[in-house]
Amino acid sequence: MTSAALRLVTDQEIETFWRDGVVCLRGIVDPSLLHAMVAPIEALLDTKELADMSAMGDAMAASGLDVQRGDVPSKGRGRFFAGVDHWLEHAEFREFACNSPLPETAGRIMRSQWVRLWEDSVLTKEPGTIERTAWHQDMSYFHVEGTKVCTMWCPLDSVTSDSGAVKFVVGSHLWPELYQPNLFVSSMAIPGTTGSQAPDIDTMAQRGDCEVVAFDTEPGDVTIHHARTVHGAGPNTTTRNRRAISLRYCGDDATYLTRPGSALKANHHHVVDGQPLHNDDCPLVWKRD
Ligand SMILES: O=C(O)CCC(=O)C(=O)O
Repeated sequence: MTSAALRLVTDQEIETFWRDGVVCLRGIVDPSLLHAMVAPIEALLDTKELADMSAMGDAMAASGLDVQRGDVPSKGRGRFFAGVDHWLEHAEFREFACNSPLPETAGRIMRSQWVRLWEDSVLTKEPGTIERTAWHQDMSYFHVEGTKVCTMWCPLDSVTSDSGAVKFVVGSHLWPELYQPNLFVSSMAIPGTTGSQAPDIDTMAQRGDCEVVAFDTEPGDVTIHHARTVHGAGPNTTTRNRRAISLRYCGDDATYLTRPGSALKANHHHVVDGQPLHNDDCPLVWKRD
């Protein structure tokens, strides 16, 4: 796999990340790196290793629960699939998360001395997917605390707002609150978790009480957001696929913190609150020279 990014991150990009909680790194990796992940993602879909979030949304809606979705398109409905920790079982995903230029890029953006992998996620919205991704902060799902924790969202397709580009609330990584994690296709909080209910970002944005940004991206562009940045995504109303891999990385001040209500990962055997992340759970994927 390519070992170097196409370019170094700039000081301005680093400053934007820390000021806004998100920055879009244009043309940071070779698009061939992303094109090479299309077949492994299609294989996950074939082997049914990804959760059908649309089916989950349907089941929730049938029970009368609030599900965030748009109108069913006349050309047929697509499905939202999501999965996590593919790096553990599949060499292509391990290479992508651990041995690509992405860990170094994350480390430089986070101003970290080293980077550990927390998890990878696959998030695909087929053409005509009606489910939105509810507003959330990634940190609420992680048994981790620290200022240097981030997600890199790496699109495999041309992505626009109408195909489900991720939307970010500018500066929300500095908000004091960590909100309860939700069920992703619904703003309903996961039972048993702690924190307050995330605010209604759409209403806040309409009133001008917060600023929301989204980026049209091509394969090779990567958005990187802080784990406390509030973000979500719309439906895919286009005829294009919207496939992405998210990589969640931790930097040098990250320590374990168990958060009530969310299960620990089965591969994490060394979770001790307040202690640094253990190499067996969260492999070291980059170190500054
Ligand atoms: O791809 C999406 O719809 C949501 C992505 C997201 O929330 C994430 O990667 O943290």
